[in-house]
Amino acid sequence: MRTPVALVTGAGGEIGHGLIARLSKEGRPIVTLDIAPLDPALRPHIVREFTGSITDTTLLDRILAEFEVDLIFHLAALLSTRSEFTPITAHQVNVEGTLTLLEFAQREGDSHGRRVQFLYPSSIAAYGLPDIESKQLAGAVAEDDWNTPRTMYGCNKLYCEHLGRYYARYYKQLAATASSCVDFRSVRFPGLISAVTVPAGGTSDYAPEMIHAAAKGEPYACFVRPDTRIPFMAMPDAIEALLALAAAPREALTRTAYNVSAFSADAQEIHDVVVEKFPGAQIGWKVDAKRQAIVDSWPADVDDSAARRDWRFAPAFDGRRAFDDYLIPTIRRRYQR
Ligand code: AKB
Repeated sequence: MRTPVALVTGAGGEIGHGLIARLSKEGRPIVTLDIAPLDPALRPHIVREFTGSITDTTLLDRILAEFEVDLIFHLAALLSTRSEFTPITAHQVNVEGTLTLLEFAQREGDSHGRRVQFLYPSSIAAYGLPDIESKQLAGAVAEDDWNTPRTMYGCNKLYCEHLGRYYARYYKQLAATASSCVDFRSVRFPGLISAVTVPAGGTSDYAPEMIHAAAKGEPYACFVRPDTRIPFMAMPDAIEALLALAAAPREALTRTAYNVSAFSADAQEIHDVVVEKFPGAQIGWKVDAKRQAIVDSWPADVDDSAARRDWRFAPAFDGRRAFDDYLIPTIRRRYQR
């Protein structure tokens, strides 16, 4: 008999680290898939670790043969900055990998007869504001506005939101018998800030990099202007958002992709909190114009009223509390300063 489990892809990444510890507390048996071996600290929380590519259908067949997967957290992705240097690889991982996982979910559902929940972290990178004036005028954008991303990563995330909606609602709609077994649910994450991991390959990374550098007592040159504003969220809220969306009754959901946010801040505001908390921190500015243009195309804030209405999304660490109650104390402890 196959064991019912949750599958987490990209398990070794920033979200994966927190999610696995949190999910195992719920007593959920977890199987992980990542391109790299898992952090040993996570192993006590899982029943099985697979190392390999999400595009490897033979590996996925092995998982299907041994496990009844009825919940998937598909976290594997190349982030925005890294994707700009290898756009084809980004497409292969971010799009072909996701398509392969959606098809895997459909086959799992076919095999055990239950819908497979597919939780997908999309991103504010799915948005594309043409210039600073439009960004300031737009304010908090709603999900269906400005869906004109300017990065490969953003295009990947937006397309995969549509792929998920297709698998959930229209899969093989012309076939005589086919029916969708995929319950696709997605959140568009803002910039995420974790206290236990440092980011790799993103363009919102300047915020966590600034805090971690100050906590380590290292100088940091911020690659965006001080007035650069986007929405952010502390990692525990991101993980709770994924779990809350997974727990929501399907009939309560009015869309398959939702904005979520905890606070909107400009780089100067983050700088000011960091130097207040770490007096003597050496934070400078060395703008990278090309990365700046990417962040300028992302909204200053998002309208997450649909998530609050449909599945009672409510971040614990909004505004200044994110720094005072979680980020600064946890990061300070991490570096013992
Ligand atoms: C990135 O910067 O690429 C990510 C994101 C905003 O999705 N952190």
